[in-house]
Amino acid sequence: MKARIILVIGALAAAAACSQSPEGPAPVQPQGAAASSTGSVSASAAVRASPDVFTAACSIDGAVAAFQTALGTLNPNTAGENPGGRREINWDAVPAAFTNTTSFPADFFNATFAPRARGAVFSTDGSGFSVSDNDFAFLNADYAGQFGAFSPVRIFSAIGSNRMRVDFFVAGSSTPAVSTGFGVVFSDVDNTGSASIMLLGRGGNSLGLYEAPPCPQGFSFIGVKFPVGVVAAVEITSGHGPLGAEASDVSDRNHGPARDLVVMDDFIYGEPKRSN
Ligand SMILES: [Ca+2]
Ligand SMILES: [Ca+2]
Repeated sequence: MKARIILVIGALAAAAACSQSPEGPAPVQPQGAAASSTGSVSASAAVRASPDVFTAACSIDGAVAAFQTALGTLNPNTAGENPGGRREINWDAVPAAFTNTTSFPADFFNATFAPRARGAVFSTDGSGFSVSDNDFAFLNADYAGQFGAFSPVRIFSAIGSNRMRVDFFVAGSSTPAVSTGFGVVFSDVDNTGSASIMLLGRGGNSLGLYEAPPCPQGFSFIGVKFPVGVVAAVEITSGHGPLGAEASDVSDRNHGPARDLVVMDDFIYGEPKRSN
């Protein structure tokens, strides 16, 4: 019965996404996908064809809950590998010393100790990362009217770029790991296509690009789960440009030029397990 309910939610979400996008529901293969999957096409074809996609805009609670249920029980934030279940990062317990700065440590959530041992290491082509408890108003006062927290009160963004990557490790170690899937809550997706995740296999091959449907000044969710652990990393695109004192959001008509700026809240992912 529970599986049936999840499928109904998924179908409704897919229909909603379809109405937003003439290309139809995710995945949307990027132009570079074929080149990046060289040598792994046949091996990844089977799993790529069968992920469950959870997506919603504005009213996202149901899709988030269905994705959490699909991944399994929330594991403790301790080092080591669990047989199943999921991990989450909601940023909300990040200490004040690491809040409203532009130097949030990229390996903060792969420390060897609880509660920071969660097996996720970040990278970006920008200058760093930031966790904010004031909707990034510390960077630009206008952001307080654009962004919000799905899980109060802290949210997250790369700095100096709209692109970042998450690599999975056995929690609290340097042992590369794979996850069954990844989901993220975005805040203030104004335009279709401005927020997305590309899941990557162990060889760096694309497992598909999945867009989050828009909800201006609200929340958007995209989560993708494979039947087995095949996701070694995730590339996240959040908006059309980086945050900054001179960077205005597309919906802020009082300032210009403007681009669709997007930030992130909850990361939800399958337990990172040693890849064989
Ligand atoms: Ca949060
Ligand atoms: Ca925006």
